[in-house]
Amino acid sequence: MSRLVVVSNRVAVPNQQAANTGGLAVALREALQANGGVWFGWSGKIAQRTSSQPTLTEVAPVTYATVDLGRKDHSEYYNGFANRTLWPLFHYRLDLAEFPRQNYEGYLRVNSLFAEQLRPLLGDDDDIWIHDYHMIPLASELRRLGVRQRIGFFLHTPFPALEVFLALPSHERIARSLCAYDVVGFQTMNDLRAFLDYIVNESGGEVLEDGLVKAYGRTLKAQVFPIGVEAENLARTAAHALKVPAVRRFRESQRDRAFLMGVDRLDYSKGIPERFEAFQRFLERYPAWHRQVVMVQIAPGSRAEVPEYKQIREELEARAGHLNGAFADYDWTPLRYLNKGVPRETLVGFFRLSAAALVTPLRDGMNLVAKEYVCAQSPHEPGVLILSRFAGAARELDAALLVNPFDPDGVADAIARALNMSMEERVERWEAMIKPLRENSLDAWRDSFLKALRQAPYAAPSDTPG
Ligand code: ADQ
Repeated sequence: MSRLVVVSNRVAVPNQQAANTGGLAVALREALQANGGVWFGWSGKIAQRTSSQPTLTEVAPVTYATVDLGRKDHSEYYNGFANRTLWPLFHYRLDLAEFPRQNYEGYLRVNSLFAEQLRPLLGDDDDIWIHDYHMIPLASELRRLGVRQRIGFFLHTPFPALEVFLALPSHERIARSLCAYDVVGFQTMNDLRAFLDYIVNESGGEVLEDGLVKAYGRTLKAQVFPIGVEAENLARTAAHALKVPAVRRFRESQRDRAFLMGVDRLDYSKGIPERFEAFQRFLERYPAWHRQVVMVQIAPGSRAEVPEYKQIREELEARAGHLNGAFADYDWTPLRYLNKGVPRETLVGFFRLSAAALVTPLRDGMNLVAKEYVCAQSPHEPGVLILSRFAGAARELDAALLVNPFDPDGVADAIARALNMSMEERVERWEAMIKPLRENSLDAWRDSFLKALRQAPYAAPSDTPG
C-alpha cells in the first residue's frame, strides 16, 4: 500500500498545542500511521519571513512538516484571499467578499512555495490528499514541478452556485486548478452540482457517467463524500459526561429548567445573531416559557485579525446584553453567552443535558456540531435537533426540525415545538438520524475518499495529456 501525504492549512503535530486536534485530526493521523507518510502545512506561526524550508518533526512512521509564514504572506494568503475572499464567497456572502488582486497573488505565491517545499518530501508512489479552500492551486503547482502522483482534494466548505462563483475575478484559474486533481470531493450533492454546472457551462468541459469530468485537458473524478463523526466514541463519552464536574455544576444551577444549546466557532456563517433574534422572538411570543428555559451559546473566537470577526463579536455581545436586559429577572438569566472553547467531554455533557440544540448556520459545508449532538443523546430520552436547511448536514439529518435561519419567527416556532415534543416523537426522530451517522462514521468517510483516490487515474491511457 502506498504512503499517504496529507496537506492542510494547519497540521496537528503530536504534543504541540495545535488548534486542530479534533476528530478529523485523529482520523487523518491514523491513516498516516497505517502506511507511513507526511503531514504538511502551515505551523500556525507568523514569523519575520516565511521559512525557506519546512521544519520536520519525526514521529515514526509519520513526518510532520510545517512552514512558518512571514507577515505579508500570512496577511495576503490566509487573512486575505482565503478568509476574506474565498470563505465569504463560498458561504454566499458576496457583500463581505473582497477581491484585491494583491491578495490573490499572495495566495498563488504561498501555494507555489508550499509546492516547492513539499516536492522533495514526496516519494514516487505516494498518494497526496489536500484539504480545503486554502490550498486549491496546490495540485497545479505540484504538477508544474513534475509531480505525477495521485492527488485528491476535499472541500470542507460549500461550493457556491454558478452565478455566485462567477463573481470571483479568478474563477477560471480556480476551476482549472481544481481540475489538476484526480479526485475532487464535496460535502453534498448541491456542492457537486454547482461545480459540474461550472464545468458544463463555463469551462467547455464535459461530465461523463460516474461523475467523471473532462475539462482543461484532464480527466478527474468529482464525487460527494459527506464527512462523518466518531459516532461510537461520542456515545461512549456522553454516557459518562454527566459526571464531569462542570456539567454537574451547570445542571445544579439550572434546577428544572429546560435548556437550549448553541455551539459554534464564532463566525458570521453560523447565524448566531439571527439565532439570538429567534430566541428573543420565542420569549416574546411564548411567555409561558419565561423562567422555564435557558439558552447557552458557546462561541470561541476565531480569525481575530479579520475585521468582520471583530464586528460579529461586538454585535453578539450587544445583542446578548439587550436580550437579557429585556427579559432577565433576579433569579433568571435567559441567555448565557460564553466566548470561549470548552473541553470536548464537557461539551458532550452539555449536549446530553440539553432539551434541544440550535444549529442554524446561514450556510455550512456540513456542520459537525449537528452530528455530534445527535450522537451524544440518550437513546431513551434524546434531545431535539433544530437544524438549518442550509447546513450540509440537513441532507442526512432530515428527521431534525429543519428551519430557515433567516426567518426568526419560524425558528421561534421550532423552539416551542421542540420543547413541547412528545418523547415518542423525539425517539422516532433520533433513531432516524443516528442510523446514517453510525454507518457513515468519520473513518468510513476517510476510507472512501482514499479508496476513490487509489482508483485514479481515471483517464484512459490515450486521454492523458503529455
Ligand atoms: P467548521 O466551520 O469549523 O468546519 P464544524 O463542522 O461545526 O465547523 O466543526 C467545528 C468543530 O469544532 C466541531 O467538532 C465542534 O464540536 C468543535 N467546536 C465548535 N465550537 C466549539 C466550542 N465552543 N468548544 C469546543 N469545540 C467546539 C469546517 C466547515 C464545516 C465542516 C467541517 C468539517 O465549515 O461545514 O463540517 O469543516 O468538514
